[in-house]
Amino acid sequence: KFELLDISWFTACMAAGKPVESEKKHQLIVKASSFVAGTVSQYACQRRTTLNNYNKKFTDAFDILAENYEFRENEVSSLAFMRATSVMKCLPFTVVRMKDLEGLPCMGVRSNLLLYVQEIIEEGESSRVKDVLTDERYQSFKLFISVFGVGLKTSEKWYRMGFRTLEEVRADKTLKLSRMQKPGFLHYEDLVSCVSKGEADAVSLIVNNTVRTFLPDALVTITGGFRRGKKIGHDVDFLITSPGLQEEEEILHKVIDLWEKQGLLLYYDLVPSTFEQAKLPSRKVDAFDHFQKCFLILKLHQQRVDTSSSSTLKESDKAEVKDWKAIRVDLVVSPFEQYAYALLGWTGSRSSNLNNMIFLKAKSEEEIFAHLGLDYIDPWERNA
Ligand code: DCT
Ligand code: MG
Repeated sequence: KFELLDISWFTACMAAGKPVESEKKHQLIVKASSFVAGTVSQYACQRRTTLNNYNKKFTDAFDILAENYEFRENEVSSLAFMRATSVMKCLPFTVVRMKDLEGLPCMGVRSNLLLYVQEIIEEGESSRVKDVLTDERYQSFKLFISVFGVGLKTSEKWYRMGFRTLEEVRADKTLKLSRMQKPGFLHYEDLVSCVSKGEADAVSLIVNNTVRTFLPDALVTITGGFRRGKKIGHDVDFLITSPGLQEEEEILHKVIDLWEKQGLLLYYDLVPSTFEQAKLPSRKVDAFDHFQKCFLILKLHQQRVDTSSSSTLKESDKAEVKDWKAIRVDLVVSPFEQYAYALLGWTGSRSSNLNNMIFLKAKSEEEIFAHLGLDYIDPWERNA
């Protein structure tokens, strides 16, 4: 109780801009952090995680270690580091001493995780992370998976074949690239450069206009990272539904056909719904992944921003200037009754997501949390 009083007094002082004596302030910060640590849920879906990360130094290191374990197929360790990252991202303070971690979930007493934290606190960086960053296998895998359509299996294969750069992969004409990997290489530069909020808005306009041509009362919502307040993303995710949605399968076909005719389609993969009516009424379906969806690469024409430089170009060069960017877009269609579930699932983040959902009637995300007896967490607090 004392602690709670102290902390609220301290917070009030801070809010009012009142000076707090430095020794007192230090003590209170220690108390505040241990108080906060004790309240952190072990469930990511119940932690309020904004994009304001006070522990980037630690989480960046953990992300690299987690990824390295993933590349080496050590899923247990990879998951442990991903969980630790997720927990540290929700802390409203920077960890400066080991004591700050006391009472936090997922900070693995058994594992070597705490040693890394200690080293980062003391040295400012982790020697293990530095080693990983210069590791040949890590570097090659990191590079290979940055190509759209390339996962761990292909990376492993290319690595074993002795490839270390994308140029080497490109140069080998005996390699058979998949239907995804071909556009992956063709539009590599565009796809690795992140999608900005401005570009996402431009895509949003196109998606909205096209979908409404066929479904005037459609609800088109941007989901994924952009709905959580991110300013950049690797793609733009959309959820489409409509109260009168009858022929659910139709809408994506129509949209794709039109974009194809307009020359906007660089790649698409239509995945039918895997929601089996036979499973009703238990309705226990594997998370959110059963809706009909389409993964695509869209040609986004851009307004030329810098007109002064383009006007100095010779006429012959002007034709060379590429005035579009390839953008990864995901479209998901859900039945109207399941819109709230689809929205929750496709907003993410992956770590924040609830698993093994049973579909009860819910009109909104708030209702889903309430059904589950959980506190409601806003989209911008789901960046676990
Ligand atoms: N999702 C999920 N499980 C999957 C696929 C997707 O939970 N197998 C959810 C989580 C986020 C959302 O769908 C969109 O996926 P991404 O675009 O991969 O994630 P993001 O958070 O939007 O990240 P980015 O900003 O990089 O696009
Ligand atoms: Mg996304």
